[in-house]
Amino acid sequence: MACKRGALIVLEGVDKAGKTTQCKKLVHALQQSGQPAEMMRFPERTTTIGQLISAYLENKSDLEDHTVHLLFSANRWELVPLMKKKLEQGTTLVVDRYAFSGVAFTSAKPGFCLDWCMKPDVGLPKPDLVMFLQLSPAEAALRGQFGEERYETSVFQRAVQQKFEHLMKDPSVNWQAIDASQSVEDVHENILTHSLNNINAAENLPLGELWK
Ligand code: Z5A
Repeated sequence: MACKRGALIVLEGVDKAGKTTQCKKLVHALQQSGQPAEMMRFPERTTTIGQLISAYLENKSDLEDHTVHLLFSANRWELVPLMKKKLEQGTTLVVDRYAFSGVAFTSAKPGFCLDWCMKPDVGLPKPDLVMFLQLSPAEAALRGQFGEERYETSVFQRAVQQKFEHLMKDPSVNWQAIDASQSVEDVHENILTHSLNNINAAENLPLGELWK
């Protein structure tokens, strides 16, 4: 009998919502329970495309806005063969940011519409679950100053948050809002419960295509 596929689980959220912290904890908890699981993140800065994106985010280079949007998308597409292979082998992938960040960040810039921003990511592997870590700007501010990277300003982050809220109205995606203001452990328990439910459900379902 073919092995059951792994689930594609994505964590999204505004700056400092705790995405990386929670991705790591989720992968650890799944592995401890005997469930094959690995973490991925976007942008994946180690590839040639990822290095261009990283230099842009660190303000070491400038790229035209459409160009960098397409590079973020290309950075996801170049990892698709690996993602599909791992999912088919039964490994659950826990992904730190995905196409939703791509759309929310670019469409928060002047002159961009959601529709154009979504197009390059149409057909990517569709997540079985997207958890959006909700945190108010005031609570995020308590977790420290913004860093030095591009996009790390409160005005831009508020615009991004509004774009995420719009994307979350799309019923074709399995969104789950998570209260990220709780303690790390409480947020983790919530995320683990939702993940386990979806891992079981995904086993018997074909992998979908995003926004198709
Ligand atoms: N971007 C884009 O434009 N287009 C795209 O297609 C994609 C991304 C994929 C790089 O992101 C930038 O790329 C990002 C979006 C854009 N720009 N911004 N802003 P990144 O993933 O490399 O880096 P980041 O997303 O900026 O990380 P982050 O948002 O700042 O952090 P986080 O992962 O959400 O949080 P964390 O690192 O787990 O935690 C932050 C701090 O809070 C840390 O000190 C923790 O210890 C603390 N923390 C975490 N959880 C808690 C709780 N529950 N209570 C108290 N303190 C906590």
